[in-house]
Amino acid sequence: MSLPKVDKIWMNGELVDWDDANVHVLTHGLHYGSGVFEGIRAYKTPKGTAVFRLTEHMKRLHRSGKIYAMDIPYTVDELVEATKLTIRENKVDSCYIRPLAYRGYSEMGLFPQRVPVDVVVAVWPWGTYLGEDGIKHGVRVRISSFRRHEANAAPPAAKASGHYLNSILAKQEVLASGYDEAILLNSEGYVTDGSGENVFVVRDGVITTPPTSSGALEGITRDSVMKMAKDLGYEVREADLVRSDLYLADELFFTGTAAEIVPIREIDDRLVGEPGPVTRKIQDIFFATVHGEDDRYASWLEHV
Ligand code: PPE
Repeated sequence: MSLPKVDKIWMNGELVDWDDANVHVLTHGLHYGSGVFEGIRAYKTPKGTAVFRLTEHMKRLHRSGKIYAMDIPYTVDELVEATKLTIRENKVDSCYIRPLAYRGYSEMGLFPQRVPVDVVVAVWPWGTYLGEDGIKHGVRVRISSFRRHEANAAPPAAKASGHYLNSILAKQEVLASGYDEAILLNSEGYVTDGSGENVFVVRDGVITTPPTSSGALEGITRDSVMKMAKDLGYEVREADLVRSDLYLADELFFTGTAAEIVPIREIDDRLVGEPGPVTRKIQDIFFATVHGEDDRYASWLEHV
C-alpha cells in the first residue's frame, strides 16, 4: 500500500512540506527501533471531521514513552492540538493519523538518554487495513509460529516501534501461506492479539478478549468495544484463551484503529463462517459512533 501524499507533516512543532519531512540515516530510532507511536483515525461526521478518542491515544503515547524512560517533549494537550492543526492544514475530512516520538540524531549506542526525542504527526487518507471485503465477509487467519514478545523482554504495553519486528515476522509468515492476518500466542501458549489488532471471541452469547497481561495491547478500540458490548447487554470477560477457544468460537473478530472491526471467517483452516449477529451489532454501533450518527458515545469524538 503506497502512501497517499498530503501537503504537510507536523515535525517538532512546525508544519513542514511532506517531501521535506526527512531524517538523517544515523537517527537512533532507525537503528534500534527506539521510538513509540500511535495509530488514530479521524472520520467525517455531520458536524465536521472528528478524531476518535484522540486524547486517549496521546495518553497512551506518553505511557509508551514512560516505559522506555523516554520523555516526550510535548504534553498530551499539545499533541492533541498539533493533530487537529495538521488535519485542518491538509484539508482531509477523514484520515489515519500516525504520531511518532523517536530518539533522533546525535549519538549511537544503547544508552539513549542524551539523544533528543523528535516528534512527528503525519496524516494521510487510508482505507480500512484488512480491506473492505474483510469488513463485509471476514478474513482468513492463522496462528503464527512466532510467539509474542513477553513483558520482561519488551513490554507489550508500550506501543514501541522496535516491537513491531515481532508482528512483522508473524504477518509475513501467514501472508506467505495465503492467509490475511496472524494471531500470536505468548510463550505460555495463551492467545495475545493479532499482528496489529486485538481479538474477541463470542461463544454462547458471552464475549471474551485476552487480558493485557497475556501480552495483548491495551487497545483503544478494544476498550470502546467492551463498553459498547456491555451497553448492548452482553456479558464481556477478559480471560486467558487457548487456541482451541478460537476453534470453538461461534464468532470471532478483530478490533483496531487501522483495521476497525473485522470479522474472522476462518481460523487455522477451521470455518467460523460469515460474520454473526454479535459481530454485526458491534460493527453497526462502532461505525455509527465514529461517523457521528450515534450520540451515545459522542464524548469520544474530538472535533478538529
Ligand atoms: N494490538 C496491536 C499489536 C496493535 O498494533 C494494535 C493497533 C491493536 C492491538 C489495536 O489497538 P487500538 O488501535 O488502540 O485499538 N495497531 C495500530 C498500528 C497498525 C499497523 O499495522 O501499523 C493501528 O491499528 O493503528
